[in-house]
Amino acid sequence: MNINIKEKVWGWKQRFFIGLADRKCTLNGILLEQGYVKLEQFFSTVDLKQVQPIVTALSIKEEENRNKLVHRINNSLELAPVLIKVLDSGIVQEIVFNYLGKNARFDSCSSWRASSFSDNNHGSGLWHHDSVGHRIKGFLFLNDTREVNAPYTLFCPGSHLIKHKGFEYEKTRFSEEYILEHFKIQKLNGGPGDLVLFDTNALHRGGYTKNETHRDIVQFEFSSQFKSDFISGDIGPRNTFFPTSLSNSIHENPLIDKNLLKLADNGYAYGRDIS
Ligand SMILES: O=C(O)CCC(=O)C(=O)O
Ligand SMILES: [Fe+2]
Repeated sequence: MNINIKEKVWGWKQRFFIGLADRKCTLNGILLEQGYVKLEQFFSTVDLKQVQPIVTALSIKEEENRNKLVHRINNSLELAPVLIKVLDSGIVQEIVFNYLGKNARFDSCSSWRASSFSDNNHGSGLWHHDSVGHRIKGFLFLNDTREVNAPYTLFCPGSHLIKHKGFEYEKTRFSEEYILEHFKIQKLNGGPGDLVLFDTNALHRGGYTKNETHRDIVQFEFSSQFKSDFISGDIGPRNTFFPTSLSNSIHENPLIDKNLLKLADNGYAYGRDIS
């Protein structure tokens, strides 16, 4: 079979490879019941101090363009090497391997700010699944989004086990009425240092309207290698840089695919498209 991973693959091919890979997901552990888990105060106050350069970088980005709804930075581990604690954590490793199977691996780490004036008029603000079958995202909260009116995620517990019929954009979006009629809804937010892990096969959406403040998170992604090597879209090892100071950790970490590390100036680039 001739597979070109760079080509955007929808329809039967996407379904075929997602189905194949998802059959190898063991779907066990604490993610199984609800489709999400919240690890409170996963990062201590001391850890969070070391993540501060990311908050500063996001604030600068926002300053540069106050009209943008979302601000992103990719060099998160360079700015805050302490983030490796997420990948080194025995609990995170157990959750990922128990749920996605032994071929799961770390895909990416990026940080983003949903600004206080974000609105729901874009793809993530509508109810959806992420069109890639089972895949774990982790949101590490950098500011408090609990008491205040800040951007949050709405999530349908239990919907992570649905076998979706289509992966074309229109088939992955659902109306508010449909969701209210068929599912329970849970709000996923957190305090600084909380880590929420969830399966993006579940139905979810961002809630971004009328906020008093922004939401800063570091986003981690994990998926099965059987899937991300064959399908395209926003999945798979990409856009991540590890500074040299993390060299030992990354070579020992079972979630990191050593074949995808490429020596670069001051560290390692990580991704499947790096030549
Ligand atoms: O912003 C959010 O809370 C949800 C974003 C989303 O849909 C996703 O990351 O898959
Ligand atoms: Fe999503």
